[in-house]
Amino acid sequence: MCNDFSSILTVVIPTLDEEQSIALVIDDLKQQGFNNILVVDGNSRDRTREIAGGLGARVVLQEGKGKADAIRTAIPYIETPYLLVMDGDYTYPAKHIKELLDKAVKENLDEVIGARIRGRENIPLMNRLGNWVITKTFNILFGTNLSDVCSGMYLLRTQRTREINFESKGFSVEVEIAAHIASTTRRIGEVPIEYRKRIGKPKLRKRHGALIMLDAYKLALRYNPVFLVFMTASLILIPSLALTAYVAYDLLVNNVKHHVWAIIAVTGTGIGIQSTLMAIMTLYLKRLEYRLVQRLEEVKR
Ligand SMILES: Nc1nc2c(ncn2[C@@H]2O[C@H](COP(=O)(O)OP(=O)(O)OP(=O)(O)O)[C@@H](O)[C@H]2O)c(=O)[nH]1
Ligand SMILES: [Mg+2]
Repeated sequence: MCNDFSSILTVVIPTLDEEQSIALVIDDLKQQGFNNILVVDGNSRDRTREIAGGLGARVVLQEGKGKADAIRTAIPYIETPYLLVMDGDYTYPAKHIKELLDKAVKENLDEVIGARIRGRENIPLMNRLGNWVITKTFNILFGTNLSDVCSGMYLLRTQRTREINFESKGFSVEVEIAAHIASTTRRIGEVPIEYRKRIGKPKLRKRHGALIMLDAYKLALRYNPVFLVFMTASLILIPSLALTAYVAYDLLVNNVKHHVWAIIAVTGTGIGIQSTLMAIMTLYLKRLEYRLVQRLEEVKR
């Protein structure tokens, strides 16, 4: 007989037309002892709500639109110290939840992400690329070492989740939550999990090349705009170094002198190096700020 985690953890499942998979997801959860299930539905036109309710899940209709609003809708309903968000498409195995919970309790973490290490081939290629760019940008900005910040399975300390203001549109709700934790308490970790092939049709708009870059840009703009300015300015280093090489080559090999180009190349290289150093410095300063905020949070407790 499994433990019953109902008084510790609420499983929140945002759903939109998941009648093909929702029963499997709920059965999987119950088998692992997770009976406190809250389905936040985005006005499905199929039998999702009926099936979920019939299997004993609490079903509420979301306010607003989209997955982020669904998660925001869930928060006031939660009475347990932890909540776990997962998709209703049977991609995330319930057997990993205990590992996430264990880590959160043992290491006193506010968020534990289920990092999709096994079964990555089940993530559509474009999403895989997008997740990689966002995760790398995230790690650079916050000084973290996460491997899948876009995962749809994550455990949160309820009290912390209530502090987040889910205002910003743009990047995904997963990134929004992780950014809040990473910039305040920094009590964030991950557990490797397996990812299954989706049942039913995808609901979220797929991210494409330009949009991925835009998401990463918005993240940097919000959390470290000065870094973004210097990072952009440092790009001048690439043409400047190429120009320097050309001027040097023509001088050494052909004995041809390009005075004006030489001045431009040296100036550009100088600006590029300065900007790179400044960009690195802003990262260090920001990390220092985060560490101080983290200390203050600890003192406050
Ligand atoms: N309540 C609510 N749920 C949504 C909405 N859009 C998507 N969902 C649900 O949120 C979860 C994630 O959506 P998916 O379509 O699986 O998106 P994804 O996981 O990024 O992409 P896949 O790789 O296709 O699984 C699923 O359980 C959806 O049913 C919405 O507008 N409202
Ligand atoms: Mg999914």
